[in-house]
Amino acid sequence: METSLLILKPDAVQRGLMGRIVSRLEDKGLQIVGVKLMQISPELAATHYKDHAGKGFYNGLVGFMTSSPVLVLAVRGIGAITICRNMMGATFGSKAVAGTIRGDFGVSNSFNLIHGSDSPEAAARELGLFFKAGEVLDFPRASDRWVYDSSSGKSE
Ligand code: 3AN
Repeated sequence: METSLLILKPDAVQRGLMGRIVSRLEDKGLQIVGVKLMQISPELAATHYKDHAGKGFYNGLVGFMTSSPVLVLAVRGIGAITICRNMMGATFGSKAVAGTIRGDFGVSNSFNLIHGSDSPEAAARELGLFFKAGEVLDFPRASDRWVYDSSSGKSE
């Protein structure tokens, strides 16, 4: 099992797309194990996006991410990090293909609706930035036995 850190960005919250995006994740079979509506501080945004510091789009990105509340999600499943990245689509809304979240809900290259961890290392770091101990829950879902095939002894 992997857990990914997703952020529904200010444009997703302001445009009333939270429910539809969360529904897509649940429809896929992913489990929501942490949720937080929050306003990101400039300090947290700088830490989260430290790898982009100095790039031309950095100031705009931090300004955008701190401009209005976001919905932070911890999303769990087998292969959840890659599955979420594929569901998000390409970084730029103008390029993201139909069927992806960015492809279906936006056209902007900077207001691109959603962030998702891009590796297990990034997920561990980002989950630690946005959730305190105990805020990401570990609980069985009744649907798990129909979401995953466990007949071989291992879930797949
Ligand atoms: P992704 O979110 O698809 O993983 P990253 O990690 O390359 O994309 O970039 C982080 C964020 O920085 C993106 N979500 C996007 O909002 C912004 N960004 C990246 N590249 C650009 C760019 N060339 N122009 C404007 N914003 C960008």
